[in-house]
Amino acid sequence: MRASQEGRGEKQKTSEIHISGAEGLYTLSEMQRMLRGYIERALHHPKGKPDTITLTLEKVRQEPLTISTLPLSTVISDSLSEARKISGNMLRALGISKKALRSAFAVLQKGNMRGAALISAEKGMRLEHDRRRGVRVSRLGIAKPALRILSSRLARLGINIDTVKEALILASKVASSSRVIAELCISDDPHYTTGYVASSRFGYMRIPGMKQKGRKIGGRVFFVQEGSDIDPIIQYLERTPVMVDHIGPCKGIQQAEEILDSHNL
Ligand code: PML
Repeated sequence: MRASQEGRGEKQKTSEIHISGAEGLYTLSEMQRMLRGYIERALHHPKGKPDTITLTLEKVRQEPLTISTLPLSTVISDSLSEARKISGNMLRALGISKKALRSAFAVLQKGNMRGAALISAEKGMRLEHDRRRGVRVSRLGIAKPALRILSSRLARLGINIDTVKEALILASKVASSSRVIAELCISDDPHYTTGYVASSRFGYMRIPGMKQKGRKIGGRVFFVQEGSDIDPIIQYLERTPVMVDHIGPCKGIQQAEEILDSHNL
């Protein structure tokens, strides 16, 4: 599902404002209920009322690959600058250069992204073919038994909401791509200020306070190995069906150092 609004850009040119998007892999019997849910979501999004809602339904013929969710944790900070520093330190520990970090934050600061930006980990180059469209992670879902386990683990932490579940599923698919080193996300929902850094090495690290409340900035950046051929990466993220069938550990609040140390043993 994609929902957008027609905006007036510079010199009265029309520009599209991204309102919301969602993806899923469902059986035929689940489809009607899911579609109603997506339409409701598009119509009641904090970013505003859409002028266009596009629903695309595709039959998936390929057997989905199965993955586990990344281990989840939350790191608390005192301020926005501290939150961003924590995310930067984690990304630096993953080998992302300062230049690539600057490019990523510049992209997220601008906001209004339809899909994610692909940035090379060393030179910080924007790599996706169409910057306005970005890369849309698609064809991803979760098996019902796995969803029940995830919901109960997140409920114990007080974060059993669609936003967390969907972000964790998406980040787990992204991290399962061998060429993606890490993902940086700041929610583009003006009322949701939590973001995350995700990687196969350190898991899904949630960071509350990544932006000020009320701001429409945000989006997703995927850092890819320098010199990667991006077409197979985009093909995997957009076209390969991937289903979560196993749930990784869901921890409560941790210190960033604990997360770094536990993986550096
Ligand atoms: C989004 O708005 O879809 C991104 C949410 C990112 C953070 C989700 C979480 O709290 O773990």
